[in-house]
This record gives sequence, structure tokens and C-alpha cells, in this order.
Amino acid sequence: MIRTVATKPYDDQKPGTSGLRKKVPVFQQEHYAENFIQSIFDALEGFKGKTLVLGGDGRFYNREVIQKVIGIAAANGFGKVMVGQGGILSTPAASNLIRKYKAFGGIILSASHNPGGPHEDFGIKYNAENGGPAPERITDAIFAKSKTIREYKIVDIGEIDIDKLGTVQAGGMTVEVIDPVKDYAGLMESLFDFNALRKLFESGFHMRFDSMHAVTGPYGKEILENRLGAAKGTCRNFKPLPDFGGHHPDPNLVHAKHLYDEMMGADAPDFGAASDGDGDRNLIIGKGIFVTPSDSVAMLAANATVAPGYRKGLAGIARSMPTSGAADRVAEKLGIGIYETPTGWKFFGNLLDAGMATICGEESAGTGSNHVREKDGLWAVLLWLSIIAVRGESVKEIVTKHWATYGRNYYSRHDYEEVETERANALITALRGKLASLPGTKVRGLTVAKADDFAYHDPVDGSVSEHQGIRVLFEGGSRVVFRLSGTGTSGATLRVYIERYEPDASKHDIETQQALADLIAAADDIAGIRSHTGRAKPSVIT
Ligand code: VG1
Ligand code: CO
Repeated sequence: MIRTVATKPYDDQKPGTSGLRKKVPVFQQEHYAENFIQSIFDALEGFKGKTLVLGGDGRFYNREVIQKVIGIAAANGFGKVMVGQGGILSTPAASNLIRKYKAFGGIILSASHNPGGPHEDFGIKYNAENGGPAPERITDAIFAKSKTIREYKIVDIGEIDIDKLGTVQAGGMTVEVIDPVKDYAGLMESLFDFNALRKLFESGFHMRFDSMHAVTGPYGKEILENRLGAAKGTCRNFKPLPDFGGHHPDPNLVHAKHLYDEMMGADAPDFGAASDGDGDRNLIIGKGIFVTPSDSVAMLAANATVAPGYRKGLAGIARSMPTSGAADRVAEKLGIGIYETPTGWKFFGNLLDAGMATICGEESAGTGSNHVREKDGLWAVLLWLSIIAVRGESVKEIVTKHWATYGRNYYSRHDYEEVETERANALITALRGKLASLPGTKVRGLTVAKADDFAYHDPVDGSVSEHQGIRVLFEGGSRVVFRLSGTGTSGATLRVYIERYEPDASKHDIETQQALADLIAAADDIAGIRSHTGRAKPSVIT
């Protein structure tokens, strides 16, 4: 029986860079999760009798919200919910399911790389029928609905057993509990030459894949160890835990330092990789060399035709604005389009749907292709392995040869986390105010060529997204970019992106922070980071 529950709106349910993210106790407030789920459905039309894909990264509160979504979807008239066994679906796997089964859309429960647990983060995001994150038009509508909601509808169907594979009828709707890995693994087999990869492992190639106790554990086990024959023990921290073992499931040099240290050691395996909470990010480290995500997307694009899924070549490459220009040089050489979008995967959707871009990437460890409409951590690992298998070279050789051909884009991101919101806003406002006066001025010996607040004009639907990051471009191609994070859950996070292009191969082995020292100082001179934030140094450097 459908029950209509009276509720009152919360005013803080504005979806950020990827969905609504809050602390678990916020989500546990009376009707909080229900309001947001109902607001999603209120913002959509035409889903009666259709299918909704549902799953999450297994973090604390995942199971409870899975049951709520099922009850509310049934009451709102969905015909079917396909839910990953145990409530588990990685973000790219969910994207694939939406596309493969022509679902109306999907709900993914995750706060990505943010920590999990009773006092940590939780998140809900909606993906549309193309499998990608809801575009701004939909997230704006969801937010608007959340501000006026007065009631939600739910069917009390009791607890559905989401651990048992199979189909049950509940509340006039079908609930199908599916294997979260099977379809995704099949998709990977269709893109990559699994025989060639099997031979690579047979030849004694040794790797680590660290799932950081998050969602990719079962995917890594099945694909790398079971299907490709990688040695048992290749997969580390592969059991998804509600609190990720107390760690941040963020595959960067801070939170995956253990992997980095191992890869720099004397007994390092040939290849090391890690992925984040919901499986869409990747960290790639070769023996003795870390590959920056910006470099990774360029190198994957330059070599993509080694894999059967990309043999015909790429239509174009897209990167987020703060991502380094390394990919631009590859696109130029290949004679294909290059697109610069705002931060967040949702902006790639139109380019992928229109067939204008094949590979996309973000500096934040996200790379992916037109096989789904999300970034995909394990996909990046498999493409790297394919390149290694075909070229018969180490990561270090592949990277240094790439730099020699295209030049090196030294790149780093400095994050100032949990800055007081007013102080962070004041910094951005002050910076905006002086943009017009910057061109032509000299900072630390560097001449400002251009300074602006990035606005994106979507070439497919003509929509405009403004205020997507402030960029200061110097003569010679170096730049610094400033923006505030849209995924944090406490205070504000200021991100400063620093890039310098070095064409000369004899200068490609400088330590990154050293290579960028002038620009780091210039960024502080221009934005007054220290005085505004009160911080002497960043909290995280990647
Ligand atoms: C961050 C990254 C951005 C990424 C987003 C979601 O956003 O910078 O590149 O798309 O997280 O990734 P922000 O607004 O905090 O800078 V994930 O892995 O959280 O879905
Ligand atoms: Co993620």
C-alpha cells in the first residue's frame, strides 16, 4: 500500500559537483534522505513502469538508503529496480547497467573518495538515461523541488533481501538483485584483448591493485585475478568495508602513500594502481615513477589504439579546464578535436553522446571513455596494462618517451581544506575583482598574458556554465587556476592548480614542486592565499 508522508523541506539539498554529499548524521535526520529521493523523482517525468538502477559503494548507511529508494521508487510508479547484490555497484558499473538495460536512470549512493562511517560522509547522486551524472538542468530542478517538498510517497514493503540474487515482486514493482560485477567485466572483455593481458601476467608481470576497502574489490578480484590470471595477492584491501577500514578511499599520494612507497622501493612490482570509494578514480604508479592523472589521460589517448575497443582511433579528447594541457598536444598531433570543460564528469556527457570525444580526463585522477558516461578507475588500469603488453615497455619508458615527443607539463594541485567558508569566498571575490587589471603585469618574473573566470559554452546544447574557475595564464604557457571544491562536506576547500610546460627533454627530471616553485609563489602573490586562508601551506599536495 502506498503511504503519503507529510514532511517539511530542508534548505541544504543542493547537489554539488557530483550529487548531494553530507555527513551521515545529516542524512539520518527525519525524512532527510526520503525528501531528497522524492525530490529527484519529482524533478523527472515519464518513468512510470520503467527501470531504475540502484547501488552504492558499500559505505555506512548504504543498506538503509537502498531500502528507502526501493520503497519510494515503488510508490512513485517505477516498474522495476535493478539493485546490485549487497547494495554494491561501482559508479562506472552502474553507468553501464543503465545503458545496457535501457533503464530510465539510476541512483548511486556514494560520497566517492570521502571517508565513510557513522560520523563521516554519505552521498546520493542521480544518473540519467545516457548513464551519466544528471546535467545541471536536472540537478537545479531537484534542488528546486527539495525546497518546496511537502510530502513523499513510500510503499512499506518490509526489508528486501538484497543479498540474494534473483527477482522478487514488491509493492507492485519488480526488484531484481543482480551480480554487480558480471556485466561490467563483460564490457571490459569487449574493449580489451584479455588474451594479450593474460600472456602479460603469464610472463611474470607483477602488479598491485589497491581497492582501499572500497567498491572495486570484487571487480578487481574477478577481472585481474580470476579472468586475467594475475597472481593471488595482486588485489589488496579488496573487501568493501562500511568505514573503508578507517581510511580515506582517496587514491592519491597522501592516502595511498603505502602503495607509492612500495612502488619506489627496491622490490617494487612492475605496476601499481588504486581506485577510490566508488571506483571511478584511478592512481597509476610504475616502478619508480608516479604518473600524474593529467599525463595519464594524454598517454592513454596517445596509445589507445593498442586496445581493440579503440582500434579505429579517437574522435576527440576532452579534459576539464584545470587538467593540464598534455592531452592538447596529443590531440593536435592526432589531428582530432580537444575540448575544455568545467570540472565534473557531467560536462563530458554531451560530447560523448554526440560522438565528438572518445577519451575524457580530469586532473583529479579521473579518466574514462565513451564505453560508459562516468570516469572509470579499472578501465584506466586495463588500458595501461594493454599499452604495456603491446609496447613491451615499462611505465617509466612509456612516460619518458612521451615527454620527449610532446614535452612535459609539470603539474601539481594544492588543496587548502576546511577553510572557513567566508574566508574562502572572500579570496575568490577579491581575485575576481582584480582579474581585469592583471594582464600585462609581472609577477615573480612572469608576465600575465590573460586572466579570466572560466565560462563554458556547451558546443552541443548551447548551455552556458559560468564561474567555473579563475585562471591566470602567463606568457610561455604556464598557468595557475583557482576554484572552490563542490564536493566537500565541511567548510570550503580551495584548490590551486599549477602548470608549467617544458619542451626541453634535458629538463624533464626536475622534482615537480621545485619545477613549479616560481608559479607557486606567484599564485600566493596574486590571490593572497596565506593571508586569506590563514594557512602557511596546503593540506594536500597532489
Ligand atoms: C572533485 C574533483 C573533480 C571530480 C569530482 C567528483 O570535485 O576535483 O574533478 O569530478 O570531485 O569526483 P571538486 O568540486 O571537489 O573539485 V568523485 O570521484 O568524487 O565522483
Ligand atoms: Co569517485
